[in-house]
Amino acid sequence: MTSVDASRSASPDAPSSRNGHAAGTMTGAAALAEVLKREGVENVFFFPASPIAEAIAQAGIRLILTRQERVAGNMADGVSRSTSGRKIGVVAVQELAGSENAFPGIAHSFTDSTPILYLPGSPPRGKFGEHPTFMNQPHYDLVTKYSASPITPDEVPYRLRQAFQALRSGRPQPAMVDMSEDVAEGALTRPLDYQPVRQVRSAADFGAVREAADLLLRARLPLLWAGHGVLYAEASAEFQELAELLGAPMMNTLMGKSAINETHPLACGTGGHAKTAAVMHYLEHADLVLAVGSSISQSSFTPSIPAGKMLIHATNDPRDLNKVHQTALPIAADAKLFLGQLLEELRGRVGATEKERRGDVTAKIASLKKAWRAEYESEFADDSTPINGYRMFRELWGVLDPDTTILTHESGASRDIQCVFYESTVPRSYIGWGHSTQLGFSLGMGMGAKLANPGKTVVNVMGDGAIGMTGMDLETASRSGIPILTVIKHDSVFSGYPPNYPESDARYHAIRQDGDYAGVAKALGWHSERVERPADLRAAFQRGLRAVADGQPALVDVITKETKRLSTFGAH
Ligand SMILES: Cc1ncc(C[n+]2csc(CCOP(=O)(O)OP(=O)(O)O)c2C)c(N)n1
Ligand SMILES: [Mg+2]
Repeated sequence: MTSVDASRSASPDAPSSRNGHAAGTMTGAAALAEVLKREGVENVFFFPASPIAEAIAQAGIRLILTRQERVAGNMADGVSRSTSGRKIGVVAVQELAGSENAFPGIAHSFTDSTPILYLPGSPPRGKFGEHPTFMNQPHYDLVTKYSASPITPDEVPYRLRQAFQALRSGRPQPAMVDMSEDVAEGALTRPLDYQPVRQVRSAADFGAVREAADLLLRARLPLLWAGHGVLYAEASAEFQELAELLGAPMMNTLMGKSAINETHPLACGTGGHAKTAAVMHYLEHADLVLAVGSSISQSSFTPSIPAGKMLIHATNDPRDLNKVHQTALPIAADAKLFLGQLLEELRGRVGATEKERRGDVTAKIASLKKAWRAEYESEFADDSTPINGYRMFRELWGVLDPDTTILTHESGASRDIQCVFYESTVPRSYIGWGHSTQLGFSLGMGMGAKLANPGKTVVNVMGDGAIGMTGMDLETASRSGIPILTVIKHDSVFSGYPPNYPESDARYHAIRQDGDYAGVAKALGWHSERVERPADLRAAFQRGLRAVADGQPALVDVITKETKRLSTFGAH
């Protein structure tokens, strides 16, 4: 069963002036630019040379130059991810060096399942396969769900149609269409005929939905697990309704953070590398887990489901079914359509048991939350210097409006503190990322999110290791007028690493680094401040937010002590 959501497609009207090109006069690059326009693309993140850049600029699509290809990919990711694929982020780079250097960005979008369009240049056909020429397809086939190397200009729109269909169907992941100069500059022999591609969603097998309802009603204590797919499907309301109907606890994964309202009385919060006490409790005590829109991968950023639980797993990619855990009921479906079917099946069948359970679960979650937060209160209230990272977060969160902010973390302690202690409210108000978690990702991703959501306040928190990876792209934000607030948790160490690297540390300081990040930011056109005392944090964050509201990106460099304690319940 398949349905089409036309609202997810770019507007099919308003073709640009190039629509009138006669056959034989439109180049491959111009056709590509026209297709991007019809697909609603507003920005192309880019590093030259590129055989398609001029045509894109001529079509009036904004080219945003980054300082390295990886960040161009990360910005494209931010556009797609923050809009759940309603806008598609696009990245264009040159062949060979550019395509080699873009790999980490595309790979990260692949492992995190973000639908971006990658448009690298291609070596001329005469060099195809000549050792050691870097060929796009064999390398990028591994990190895209679709890839093509058009041979003729006529192939360009047809390959792009396939790419956009892949981007708007099933599991969201990158697609690639590369282009050599001869294809970019050659002329189409036919007039361009291109309609924007619609999103495709599939609902679940009716028998499986009925079985899922029966199992849920028979379960003693079901736990509802929301993955990233609940966000992509925009199914948060349905997910919450299901929890309320069943009186069941609900949680989200790291990438699914903000799929549930974490302030809801049935919300346990997030389970990633760090976990809340309520997530730990219900993972242990539930007899059934219903996971929706999740890959349930084996990763240090996904909690493992203890043995002996019955698992119902609904996801739009059957490759994830029965991947790690024995699955009683595997279901391949879009999260929103499946949840709608399940609610229909369950309404009218629930009664006193579910109502009573709702009271018990609500009370238990409240008491677990209270005790667990109390355990960390000494960290959050710490007045000492260097500043405790937890204290830094308390002051930062205190100046943010959760409903109008897009907050995100970095690989490292900023992820593991925020993902559990910050309670996100509306979908995409927090972007939890990281199947593999590349340090430095949040800067470009945050910039892309800001471009796609200009009315939101975008805040990314980076460790000092993270800013070292992508810091020169601070200049991209100031040059391009992308005002985000970046907070540096500056402890001059990879926190948590020293116990595992005693010789590396003692002999070579190989897990420590330092720098004047406020100074760097200032030199690159940002409002910037360095803060060393807890009492100065709040005002510095407020000044940063004011600069952002006035259109200037702002960085607050907070000198902290190493973070040694995380809510990981013993996981390393
Ligand atoms: C590209 C990349 N290389 C290596 C890692 C492994 N890694 C994860 S966290 C981390 C340390 C982060 O240190 P920092 O940015 O200072 O943050 P902190 O945890 O100290 O706040 C490292 C090296 C990674 N995530 N990404
Ligand atoms: Mg650090």
